[in-house]
Amino acid sequence: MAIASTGAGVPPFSTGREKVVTVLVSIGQESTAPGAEEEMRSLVSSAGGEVAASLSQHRPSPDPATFVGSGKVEEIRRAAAAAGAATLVFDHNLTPGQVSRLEEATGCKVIDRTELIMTIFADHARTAEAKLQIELAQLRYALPRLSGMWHHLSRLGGGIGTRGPGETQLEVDRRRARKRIAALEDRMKRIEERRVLRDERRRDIYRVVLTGYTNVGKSTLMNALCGAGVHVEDRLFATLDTTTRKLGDFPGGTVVLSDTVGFIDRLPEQLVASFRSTLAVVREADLLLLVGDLSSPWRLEQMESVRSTLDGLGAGSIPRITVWNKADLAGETPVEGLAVSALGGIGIDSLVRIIREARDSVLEWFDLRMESPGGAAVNWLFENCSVRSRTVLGGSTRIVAGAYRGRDAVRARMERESFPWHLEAIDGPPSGAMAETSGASDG
Ligand SMILES: Nc1nc2c(ncn2[C@@H]2O[C@H](COP(=O)(O)OP(=O)(O)O)[C@@H](O)[C@H]2O)c(=O)[nH]1
Ligand SMILES: [Mg+2]
Repeated sequence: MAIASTGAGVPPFSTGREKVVTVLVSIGQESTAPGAEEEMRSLVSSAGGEVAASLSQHRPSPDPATFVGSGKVEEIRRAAAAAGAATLVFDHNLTPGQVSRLEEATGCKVIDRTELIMTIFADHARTAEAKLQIELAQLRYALPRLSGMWHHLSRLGGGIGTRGPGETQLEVDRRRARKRIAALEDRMKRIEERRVLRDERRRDIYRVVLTGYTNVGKSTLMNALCGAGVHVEDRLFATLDTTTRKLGDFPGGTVVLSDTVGFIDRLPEQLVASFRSTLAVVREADLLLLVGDLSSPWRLEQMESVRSTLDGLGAGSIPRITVWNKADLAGETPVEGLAVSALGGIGIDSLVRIIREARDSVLEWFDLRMESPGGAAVNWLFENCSVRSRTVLGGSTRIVAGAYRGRDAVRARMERESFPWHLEAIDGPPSGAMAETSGASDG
């Protein structure tokens, strides 16, 4: 770990498949999360390592000095030695003091859950924005731990200063880290402002966002729905950046689908904070597709973890559809939600139909008659509503449409016109595609 002072990421597993020993501890009433060991294995592998041995323990409370008890520390040391592993990965977060004492006692490098996940994120960051976000998260995590990090680094002889940093050096570094954090926050703020400006131009867009646990097949589903060419990999956190594409041809109005970073149980809070702008797309969605992996024995726990992350993001009240992917691998059908296979192309048409129905259900439909060709008002309606038909007869115009932002927004816009008009609320969209009629018949 060399994130302490500069954020220059040196992955914990530097060469090839480094052997590691994982340690899973359940505390007090909590039992080890189902699938936790399996998940640790995937996390380690996504970070470029390989689990040589896995140990677990239950404790009434963490040991303040070494997290696990002294007997367990000795057992871990022996297991690491026997397996030829020089790195320990804990499935919990540790204090800097615990890290240095564990390293002292075992002679191994010690990495906690947050560091592990951040390493994978850092490794997968491709765009400038993702790189900024991960560096910010790493610095935020490292700052309160700098003294521990210094201990860590000087003892491991990793990269920084040979003479062993004293308190003065530590202060210099804290100051440098804070300055860098402030600069990064500033740049992120500007990126966010630009995004808001860009978004406000288009009000007539219905936004659908793919969310779900990492590796359930969100990106594959994006490709199946939009032919998007999004990166797909059997790895945790292959996707960090948001990709947005237009979804098929919906009559009137645009529907876009976004693919974004996946969630994991106990997602580090520093990452959530730093990825705020990436995750804004989730908060601003009109509809969330909650994608789960139907073939995973942990699908319900994963879905629950996704739900609580969404609540934490302030996205708890957005309408959602549960989609169970990888139906081709699963022997059963889900109790609720739609089963699909993004890879096998199963259920994709049904999913598109459901999205369309969800979109149509939020529109407020109206039948508007104007004693005028309409001009600017008609342009506004086409931009801000899902227009299903336009009938022009002599000097009058009739438009049947669904309003994205409510009928009141339409009325408010029409108040600005000097010609007579009449707006009538209707229950739903007329069937059939967009119709343009002009001439003698007024349907
Ligand atoms: N068998 C099967 N595998 C799938 C399906 N959808 C995705 N996958 C695989 O699951 C892995 C993760 O997919 P990806 O789209 O990157 O998941 P994401 O992390 O949720 O975006 C990849 O190896 C995909 O090929 C599916 O419907 N069936
Ligand atoms: Mg993905």
